Amino acid sequence: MLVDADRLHIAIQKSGRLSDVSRQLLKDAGLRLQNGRNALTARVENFPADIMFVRDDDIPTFVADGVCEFGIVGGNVLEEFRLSSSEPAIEVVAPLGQARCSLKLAAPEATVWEGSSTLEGQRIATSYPAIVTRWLAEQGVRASVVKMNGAVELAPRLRIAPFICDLVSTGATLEANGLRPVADVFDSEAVLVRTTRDLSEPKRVQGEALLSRVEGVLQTKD
Ligand code: PRT
Ligand code: ZN
Repeated sequence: MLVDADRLHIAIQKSGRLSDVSRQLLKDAGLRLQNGRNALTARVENFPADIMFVRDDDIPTFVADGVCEFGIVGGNVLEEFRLSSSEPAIEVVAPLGQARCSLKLAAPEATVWEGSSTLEGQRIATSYPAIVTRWLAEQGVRASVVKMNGAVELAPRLRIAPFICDLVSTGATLEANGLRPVADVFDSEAVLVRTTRDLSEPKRVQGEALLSRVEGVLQTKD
């Protein structure tokens, strides 16, 4: 399918923890998608928009570049992008109250924790180096941040780092790996984002219409 320049483009996660949340929100907003689950794009039958199914990590880039005017992404991924980008042309238009989780510092059960100064001179493994680096600066602590793209909870056992900072919802994964949370670094939820780049007049109007539909959905859920 060719991408149509006159239609809005909305980036959502193809598969993962945000994909059902995102599809449900679009559905509740009255948008009917064509195409099945395996397509990379879907046309909305009854609204001038196309949906792009992508990796969640790519969503802030697409929206900031203006490739997609809207997107749905975790606040954690958005914040990491903002902190790592020189001109993040992206803004949150609606927090969605879904997919809530926290980036938490954690350490093996036996670790003695005496507040953030315990981290001085230590190593911390994380997939969110920019958020962790900012938090360390706020705490006035010097520590090295080691970027891992996955399986962060294995870092202490593999002796990559004695501390980790990873997303937690129930805490079961930390517990299963003999780790315990010691500090909250960042609280996250899914957010609807919009490009701050200038839009053509038809797209601006369509964007306002999309936003008021989403706001209507969110009000009924308050
Ligand atoms: O393939 P793609 O790159 O698109 O997806 P992904 O694998 O990078 O992301 P995905 O689908 O795992 O998560 C997408 C977003 O969901 C995250 O960026 C968060 O905003 C949000 N979210 C909410 C979570 C969790 N809850 C969560 N629990 N993301 C990850 N987790 C992990 C957690 O780190 C642990 O490993 O899920 C596991 C279970 O957590 P516990 O605490 O319940 O055991
Ligand atoms: Zn991802």
